[in-house]
Amino acid sequence: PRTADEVYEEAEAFVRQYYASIRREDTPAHRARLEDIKKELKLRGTYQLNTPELVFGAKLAWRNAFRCIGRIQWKKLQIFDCREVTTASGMFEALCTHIKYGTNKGNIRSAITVFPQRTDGKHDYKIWNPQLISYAGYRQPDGSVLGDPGKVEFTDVCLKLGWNPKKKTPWDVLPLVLSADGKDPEYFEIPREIVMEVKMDHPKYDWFQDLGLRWYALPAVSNMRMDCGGLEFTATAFNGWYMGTEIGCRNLCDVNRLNVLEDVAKKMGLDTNMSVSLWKDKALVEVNIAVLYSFHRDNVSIVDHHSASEQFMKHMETESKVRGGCPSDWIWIVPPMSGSLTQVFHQEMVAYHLRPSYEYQEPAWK
Ligand code: HEM
Ligand code: NRG
Repeated sequence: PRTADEVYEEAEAFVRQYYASIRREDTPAHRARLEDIKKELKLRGTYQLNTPELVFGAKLAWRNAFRCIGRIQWKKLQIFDCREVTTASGMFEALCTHIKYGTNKGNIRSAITVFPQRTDGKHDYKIWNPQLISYAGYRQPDGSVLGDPGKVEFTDVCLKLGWNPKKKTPWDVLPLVLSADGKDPEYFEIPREIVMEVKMDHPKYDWFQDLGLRWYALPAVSNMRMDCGGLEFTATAFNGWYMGTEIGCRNLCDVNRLNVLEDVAKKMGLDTNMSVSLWKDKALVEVNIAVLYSFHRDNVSIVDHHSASEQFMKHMETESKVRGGCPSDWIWIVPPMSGSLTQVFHQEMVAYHLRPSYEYQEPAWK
């Protein structure tokens, strides 16, 4: 945990940004707020943000997320202030509300839920899942994986806690594993009816749906720490909507994920023996077409990588005008396919760290 002095220094910088945003910098109100914080820190060793500050901080942390290509949206974020929650079941209820709000029957809305901040580091609130919604990956006796190989480690955690899926399928939604106030974690099954999924088919290839591929509608990152005003929010979950390549390239085609490329290429009748036929590239495009087509068919929000890139270029331009720059991590911003066809590929970027921010943290089970 941080010392009161360290917290105050960060608080000062944050409160300055907040008052600047409401055009009240260096006013009596601004100075009074700093005095309040100083007193509260002296008295209790920590302090509370008020709700407008928290709302501002969560949006600004997104604006500062240098790996996010979706930041043109940063002002449009619903904040669920759940700092009053004290139990794991209270967290579960709040996260179900979040999932329903964010999903909105496919018309996805960006949102974040924030649980109580760290105090002495021994009473942390944690969401153990890397994402609110994800598919289990079961290690099989023969060494293969049923489901998502990217989730084997977390699935093991769930199983060890006693989670017991009735019959194992490749598309089992993992339970929420939550701990409140430094206590032992509890797991909660997410009601199936609030988990929206999209079944993949292809506009031209009838055989595509026989692959039985699907993905969930809501990408909701739940393992990052929000660092705001010197305070550490160890349990937060935020969502926007998917960019097609996250599913079409990485989740379905990475070799250490579902790895469907070879199956698709064979069905397409491509010669998978020679790389110069570019069979991987051809199959990858078709998988990505299927993802975008299927989401559109079901009216679920998704953005293709060309539009996302175009929107991000516009965002960068605005940011350099109004803010003097836009921290960006080229390696993450450039989409995993057709990189040089998108404008962001040709754009120079500068990666630097601003606070408030979303940060990685140690997995709760380590
Ligand atoms: C990363 C798109 C909303 C914060 C990313 C990535 C994409 C993306 C494609 C890279 C992910 C990866 O490669 O695994 C979008 C889109 C959004 C959106 C299309 C639609 C609104 C949000 C929201 C927040 C956010 C609402 C937070 C309030 C972040 C952060 C990362 C990220 C912190 C980096 C994650 C990491 O380092 O693992 N985003 N995003 N994004 N996004 Fe967004
Ligand atoms: N690549 C991950 C999701 C990471 C975050 N992506 C977003 N975030 N679009 C995956 O599940 O494929 N968001 O908040 O919208």
